[in-house]
Amino acid sequence: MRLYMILLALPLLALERPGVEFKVYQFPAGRIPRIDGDTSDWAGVPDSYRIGIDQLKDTVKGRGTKYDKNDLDVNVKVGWVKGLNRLYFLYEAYDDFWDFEQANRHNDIFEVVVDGDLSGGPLIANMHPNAAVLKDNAFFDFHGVHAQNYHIFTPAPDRDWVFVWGCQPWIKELPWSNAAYEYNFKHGESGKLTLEFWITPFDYAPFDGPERAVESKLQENKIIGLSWSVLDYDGPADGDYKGFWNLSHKTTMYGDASDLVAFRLMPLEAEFRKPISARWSYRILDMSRRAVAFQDESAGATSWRWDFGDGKNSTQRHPIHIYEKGGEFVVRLFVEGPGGKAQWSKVRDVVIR
Ligand SMILES: [Ca+2]
Ligand SMILES: [Ca+2]
Ligand SMILES: [Ca+2]
Ligand SMILES: [Ca+2]
Repeated sequence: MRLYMILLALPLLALERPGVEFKVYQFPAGRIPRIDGDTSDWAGVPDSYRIGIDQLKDTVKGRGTKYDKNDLDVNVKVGWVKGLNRLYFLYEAYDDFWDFEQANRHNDIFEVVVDGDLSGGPLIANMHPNAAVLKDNAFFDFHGVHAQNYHIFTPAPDRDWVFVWGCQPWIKELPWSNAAYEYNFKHGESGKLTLEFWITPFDYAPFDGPERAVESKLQENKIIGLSWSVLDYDGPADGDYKGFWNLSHKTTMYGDASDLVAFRLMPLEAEFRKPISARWSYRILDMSRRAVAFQDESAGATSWRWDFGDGKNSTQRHPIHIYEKGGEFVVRLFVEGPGGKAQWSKVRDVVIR
């Protein structure tokens, strides 16, 4: 038992900044952000979800946590929607010198790395412990496949919004991602930039397109590995970046998923939760026996009553029901709890032959 618990804890311990957990805001289905650079659909996201530059550390250029908001200031909020495997971002930044004149990696960059299932470990080829083996197919089977790195150009007026550091550039297009910017400055000027986007994290993102891909399944209270860094280029054209401000506090977060940080996919905030609600799903266990497993997914319930649509009932929370003959059944669940009563039915979803 003890060993089992230690193993369960390992993925989190394997992340950087142990004990730190950031939150991903759950948007209600009726308030999914529109990707247009207008921040108004983020106005209701509480400040406790905002991750500012005070959480970042320059681990390359030696400034540590000594940020200067006159040089760079960033605030990030991350959101998700139950039922969609997408991570929404609002990136708001002030920079004293927006550097985006060259069509290469010399550009102000918001770099996001995501590992949706905490697989951990190296994710880009040059971080592989034995990179010499990554020849031919092996390279394409590995590079960016189990966790993804997005070098997002801020801004990118005349080219793709992002360089995917991997071998699956298809993930930067719809229906896998989308982005919009809002800014009013020219190269070399100061000002504020807003970037609104979403990405789809993949447990498996092969080089040859989406057909064999496996999206990371996003579920309430799931922990994902996520981090970002801001590469602040402030000119000159041949210069290196001035700061590498990263949330993980470990430079290698860019290529090693074990150096990401824990983010929790949060439940809805209280303002969108009902004191009681009824929901359920079902699974056919054995069609030849007409055996169906019903799963309660209600909130705030302390008692349950199922009407299986064939004249039979149950007061179990997660009943298994055997239908005596086939049909298309209307199943209803009635629940009660301290917050009152609720019910939920599905009309002819349960089809038995
Ligand atoms: Ca918007
Ligand atoms: Ca700057
Ligand atoms: Ca993964
Ligand atoms: Ca800059």
